[in-house]
Amino acid sequence: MSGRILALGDIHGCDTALDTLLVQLQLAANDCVVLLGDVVDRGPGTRQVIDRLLELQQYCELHFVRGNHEQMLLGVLDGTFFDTGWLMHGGQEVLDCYEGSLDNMPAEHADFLRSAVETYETATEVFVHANLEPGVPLAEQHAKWLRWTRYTGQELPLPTGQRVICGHTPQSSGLPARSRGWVCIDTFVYGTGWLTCLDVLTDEFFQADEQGRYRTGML
Ligand SMILES: [Mn+2]
Repeated sequence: MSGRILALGDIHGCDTALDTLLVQLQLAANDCVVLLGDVVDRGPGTRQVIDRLLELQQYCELHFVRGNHEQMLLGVLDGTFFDTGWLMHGGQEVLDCYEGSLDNMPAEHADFLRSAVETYETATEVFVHANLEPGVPLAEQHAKWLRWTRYTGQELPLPTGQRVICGHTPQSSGLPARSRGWVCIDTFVYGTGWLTCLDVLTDEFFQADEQGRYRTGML
């Protein structure tokens, strides 16, 4: 029997919210978890978040879509992105949890960040960090659209009929945003909001925050 397909919005180093959610979700080996990216930066616990995701990879199917924050952090690791730009976007908190230097980041953490993919799709859904350029096939989408372009709610449905599940654009309401053919589940956990996990087969969502609170809802 196949399990759930669970999309997880931008975690941004919020390990308490992630752990609260995982306790409630009771993941099984046949569940498939799709990370929408931006697991790092801003929150206090990037290191703990990556440790937890590495564990998760051991007992269920995990797909990790790359966010702009993974792109920036990898750029800093590889020397192709300005440290100052990254530090202004929540990088300082990452340094703090690796004793002040990325030199202390375990190799398996860097390897995990490098393992992220551009997009993931099923017959019925496309999972992407930020947005898609209209009319461009999935395999030809550019980083600027995939990882940086904000969701406005005015996007057109895909011609394939697949629903797009995205993150990146924080919803200050704390609730997922829906428009025709699109759902955005970045619900601002690093600010005053929630971390959202959406069961795409039932449209039920599960949320936790950094105070350890938990709630559920339907799209
Ligand atoms: Mn983002």
